[in-house]
Amino acid sequence: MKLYSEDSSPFSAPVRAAVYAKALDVEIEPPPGGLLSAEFHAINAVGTIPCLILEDGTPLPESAAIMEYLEDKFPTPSLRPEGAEARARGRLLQRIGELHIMTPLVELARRADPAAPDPDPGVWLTRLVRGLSSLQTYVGEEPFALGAQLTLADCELAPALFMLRKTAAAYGKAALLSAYPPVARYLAGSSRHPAIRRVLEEMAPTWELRDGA
Ligand SMILES: N[C@@H](CCC(=O)N[C@@H](CS)C(=O)NCC(=O)O)C(=O)O
Repeated sequence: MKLYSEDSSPFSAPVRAAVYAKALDVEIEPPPGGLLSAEFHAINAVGTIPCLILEDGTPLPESAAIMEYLEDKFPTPSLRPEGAEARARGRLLQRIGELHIMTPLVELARRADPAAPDPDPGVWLTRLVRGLSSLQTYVGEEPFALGAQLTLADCELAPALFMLRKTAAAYGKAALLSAYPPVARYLAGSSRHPAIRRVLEEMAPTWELRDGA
């Protein structure tokens, strides 16, 4: 299998974290011809990364769909918790990470471009603050979102929270993460997992970030 991805891509990072945690034999390459190229769009009509190319050549875009597929196809080691309630909580935290933290951060990063500043980023800042506020009610003292084991929720949340410092700083809110101590503690703990650490190290040059910076 092949995964089209870029180190800079926030939505690709959770999939790579899952691939690394499961030690899967997946070739990871940038999209052929570039992300916006006709060549890549001929392969993946959705046009986004990440995109997994299955063994039969079928393209599978959308990070959440890819991660669910990898869990179904390669169930060991599992990145899903046991039990319906824990799984529901895990999916919820993945959704909070994707829709209420990662998506606002990507939109805010785009709108912070000095060449095309957005005069009213308020809707995305509000969504981000709600995402962080809700997340802090779910994470506890344990290193991972659902306890002692890494799950898909961590693959989603840790890269998003890692991006937070840079993007928040562009809006004069460099200390935003420290306003949510449980979330800051969670990021520090989950980042110690080798698969998460590897992805954060891949993201760091693009997002000009280092752990603890
Ligand atoms: N919901 C998608 C979002 C993917 C996405 O927007 N990826 C960005 C790169 S991080 C992209 O491909 N942008 C190019 C485009 O939107 O044309 C997912 O989770 O995979």
